[in-house]
Amino acid sequence: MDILMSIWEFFQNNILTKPQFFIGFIVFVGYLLLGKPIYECLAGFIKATVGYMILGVASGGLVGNFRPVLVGLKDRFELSAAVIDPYFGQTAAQMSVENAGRSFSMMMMVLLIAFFMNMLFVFFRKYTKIRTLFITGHVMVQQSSTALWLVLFCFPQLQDPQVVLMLGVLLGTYWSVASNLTVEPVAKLTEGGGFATGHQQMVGIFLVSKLAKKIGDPKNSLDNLKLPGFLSIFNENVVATGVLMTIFFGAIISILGPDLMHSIDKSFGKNQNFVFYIVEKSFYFAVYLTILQLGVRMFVSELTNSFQGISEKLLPGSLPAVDCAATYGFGHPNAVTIGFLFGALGQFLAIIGLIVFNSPILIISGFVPLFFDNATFAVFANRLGGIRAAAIIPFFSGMIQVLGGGFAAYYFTTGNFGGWHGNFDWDTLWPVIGVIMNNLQFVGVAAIVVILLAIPQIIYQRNKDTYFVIAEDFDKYKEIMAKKQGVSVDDVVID
Ligand code: ASC
Repeated sequence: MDILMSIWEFFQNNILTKPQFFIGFIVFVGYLLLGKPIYECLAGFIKATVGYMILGVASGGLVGNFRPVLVGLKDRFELSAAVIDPYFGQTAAQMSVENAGRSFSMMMMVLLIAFFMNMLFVFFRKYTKIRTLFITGHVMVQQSSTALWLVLFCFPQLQDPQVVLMLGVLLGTYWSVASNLTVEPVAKLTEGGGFATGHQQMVGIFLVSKLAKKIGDPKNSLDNLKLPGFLSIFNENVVATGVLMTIFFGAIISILGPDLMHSIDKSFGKNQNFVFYIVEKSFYFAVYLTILQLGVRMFVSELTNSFQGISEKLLPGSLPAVDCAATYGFGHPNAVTIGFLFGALGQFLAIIGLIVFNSPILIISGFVPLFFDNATFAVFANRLGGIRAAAIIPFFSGMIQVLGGGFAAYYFTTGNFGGWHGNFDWDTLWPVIGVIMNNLQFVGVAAIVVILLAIPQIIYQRNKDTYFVIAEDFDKYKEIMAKKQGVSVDDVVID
């Protein structure tokens, strides 16, 4: 038993919560199953792991670059407010759990049970219709933390083992069902990229894939945008990001002023000119976005090739669900920046609304939801509904993030500890789950699990012939669709 426990612990500490190695090993096993020589499996492992670590450097850089600005806004306006961000949310959830006199170590058990449930659902995909395994470890930790507090908030009387079991099932069901919802949108965006999204805005991606077509026209997408005259420099992603971010950062940092920035941002050198500081900070945005794309390209291409081994030999019609940033290389690079800026506009307007209407809780934007949710939405929206959708959807998403996050931080009281998870699904679906649990107790939990599990069944019933094919073989999917539309494969419309 002891040995089993230590094996689990080793797995948990070194692989399960370290997505770079998790993905690396999946690539390794995938290539083994494809019968590749061992040195090629090893090369794949290294490329995928390093690619993922590059992605980590880039997203860490983006977060670190922007955080002082948000802290500055908070200080400058003397706001005492909850930050909507998964890192702040995780800390606030942990403090809430411990403040209630409960042990936070349950979180890791919840994660393991939820992951195991997800594996089980994929294994029995013939019946469950679940095609995706959620493997984004750091996000799994954050979500387990917040969800643990939600359950303790709604069921304070429940004993630890019951909490762990019930939440493991609930969260495992969410991971399975929500990541499964992204299969079609991601496959269509990436033309059969061989992965789905396992992140914090999966329900959001599904909604965007349904709404974007109604909001705009894909003919007017960023890809088709021909800017005239000097504006043509904006077609270049680095230039567009550099200019837009300089305006954006410039406006905010000028309001904050050099003195405040000196006190909160160590990277602002004593002798550095204020304007150059702003420009440097803004350009870093373009730097990290470029790095991010590089890392994503590396690990995604390995994952795509190697996972064929797993889906051919072990789990036909199944996909790994990975970080949302994996989709960025498949959209127009400027979509990411546009999503971020319009998301920020929506968030800032909603925050002003909270102040004006004297809300009992105030919210500060956190970078992770602001950037990663809205950039992701814009990538999908641009493909289906052009620039219009890529701007309008993140704008409303930004508002929803602040209002939903504000409600959650207040209702579930984590605002007292300075934060709330703040990503899209945690500002929409999860507050609803929490309120239902709080009011209907066990009946509520059972109802949520049943409703969630019914979703893949409904989608399957509607697309029986393509449901597993789209995950397994995108070319074959296109052939089926072409036949249905009565056109050749080259003219098939995939939306
Ligand atoms: C998150 C989180 C991050 C980022 C990163 C995006 O939810 O915790 O660090 O998004 O995963 O690539």
